[in-house]
Amino acid sequence: MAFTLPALPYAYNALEPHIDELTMQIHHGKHHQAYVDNLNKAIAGTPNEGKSLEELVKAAGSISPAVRNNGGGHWNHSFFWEILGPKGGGAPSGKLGDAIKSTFGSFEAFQEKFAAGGAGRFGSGWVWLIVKDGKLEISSTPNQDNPLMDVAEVKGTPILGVDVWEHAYYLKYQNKRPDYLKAIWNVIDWSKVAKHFDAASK
Ligand code: MN3
Repeated sequence: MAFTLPALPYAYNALEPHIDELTMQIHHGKHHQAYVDNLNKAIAGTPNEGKSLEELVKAAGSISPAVRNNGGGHWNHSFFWEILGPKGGGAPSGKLGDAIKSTFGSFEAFQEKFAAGGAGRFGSGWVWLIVKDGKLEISSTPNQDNPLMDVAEVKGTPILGVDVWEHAYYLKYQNKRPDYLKAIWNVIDWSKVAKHFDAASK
């Protein structure tokens, strides 16, 4: 069965003014759609056809670059849309809030370190908050790689991820990636991140 583009769980303009409507339309409708289409093309008629997206992503080191890049692109964006939302913002509470405080000192210190991880990624990629060996850690990956991949420098289970490709912010923020990384906190849905944290901590 071919992969399909998941519907955005909110309207294209729902993240305004932090993430603008046109960026969301192009990002979801064109970029993510292209990853899905190119992934389907790359696996058609090969032994990878029929495998789950997770299976493909975890085997990134032994699959073709087209499957790695487009499979990663499909996984990463599906995850990203889901942890954003119009009711986002604020700070996490409960177990996740406590874990962030005990790992990074404070929520603000975490935000600073996360933003630095995103700003410091040269070229295109992602910045992540992951659970690794039961502990929180910030990491970043190039291109459409992610921490689930066998090739990742730092492997773990992503609970939060932010796209730092220019296509994620250029229309509104141009070259100012740090401004985008500041604005994104307003649309992070911590209830979703907490669910990922609970699942990853079991
Ligand atoms: Mn993107």
